[in-house]
Amino acid sequence: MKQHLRDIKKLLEEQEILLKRKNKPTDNTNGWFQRYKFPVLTAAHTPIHWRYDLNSFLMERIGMNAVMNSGAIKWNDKYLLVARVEGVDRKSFFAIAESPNGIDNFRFWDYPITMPDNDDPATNIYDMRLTSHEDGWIYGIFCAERFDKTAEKGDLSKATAAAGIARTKNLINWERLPDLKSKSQQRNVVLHPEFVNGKYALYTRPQDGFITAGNGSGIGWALVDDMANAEIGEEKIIDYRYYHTIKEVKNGEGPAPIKTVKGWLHLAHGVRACAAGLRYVLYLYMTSLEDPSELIAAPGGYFMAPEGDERVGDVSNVLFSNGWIVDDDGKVFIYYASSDTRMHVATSTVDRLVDYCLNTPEDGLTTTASVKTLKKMIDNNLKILGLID
Ligand code: BGC
Ligand code: BMA
Repeated sequence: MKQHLRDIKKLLEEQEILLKRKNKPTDNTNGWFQRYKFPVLTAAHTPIHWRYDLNSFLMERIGMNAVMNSGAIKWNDKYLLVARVEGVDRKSFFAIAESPNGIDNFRFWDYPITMPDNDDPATNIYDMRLTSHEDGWIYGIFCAERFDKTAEKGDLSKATAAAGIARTKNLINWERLPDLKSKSQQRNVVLHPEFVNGKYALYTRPQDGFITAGNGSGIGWALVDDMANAEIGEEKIIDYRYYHTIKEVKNGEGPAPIKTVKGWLHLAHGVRACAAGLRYVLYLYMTSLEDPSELIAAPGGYFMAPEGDERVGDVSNVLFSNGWIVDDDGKVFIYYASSDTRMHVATSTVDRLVDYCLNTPEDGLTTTASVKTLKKMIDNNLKILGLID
């Protein structure tokens, strides 16, 4: 018995070293953001008492596979992630991890979130976007995935994606509302933090099938009267997909946008197909303060793409973000997952991100346009260096 207790203590102590490890900024930065050396959350960060059967051989009884795509919120001065934790059984659930500084020392709360089912229980739920809405509730919108009952016999891969909606005042008790009603399947639905013309405003991502966006041409926008019975009527596209860009195949809103003096700042993901499969990168765009559905800045290309160890995981070549936190001093913490496996942080500031959006050239959609843009910058820089006049 004594040995058993010593073994438990050893397990806990070893994990403490991981949980208390200080994070360090990496050396390289492009001026857009600062990456950090260590992931902020991995499967190894999930509590020992979730995984180990402390009664028996002291073996893992319920394995955890990955911690990824996390919503984020500042709460009582702490940085909170509502993580997508995935067990070895491929089911995802939500669990909160909190940090005193946003870059390290993330620690899971003792229990995962108990998310109530609604009338049509989902098989899997994932990728929560959190919005502190001006109506006083914190909303969590996430993907609710179900088996598609119209599938042909034997086809167990056909599924449907809908936007699940829940709200809370304390992040502990969640009230589940009916799923968003929409003509098409929906993934990556995000609630705008303010009322627009007295209505709730949603960023949507209409899609033809479970995987393919098909005729759904990009990130959409829809106004709804009531979150307790949310139904999409008119839906317009605010950020289109284009041929031969980083978002040719799919795109989707990341976290709820940040309000800045120059407009709403958005983080999104773009997907393209290649021989190795789908490649997911992150990009930024801005919309107008007067009309948050009007695009005012679309810097070309990606803002962040998988690098180094980030490139490999359960679903390799993927960066995905559905959470960021902005501090009162304008510091921004971007939480992103790599390759559906682990969570990272990158920091920046509102001023830098807005400058990046407003002054980075748009994608001209052809090689000729890209070279023209490049030569303009070279001219300017050679003048600054006094090498040409
Ligand atoms: C997975 C998601 C993925 C989606 C589409 C789901 O079954 O859980 O991570 O985004 O399929 O590929
Ligand atoms: C998607 C997302 C994410 C995931 C990505 C890559 O469609 O909704 O859940 O990170 O695929 O697998």
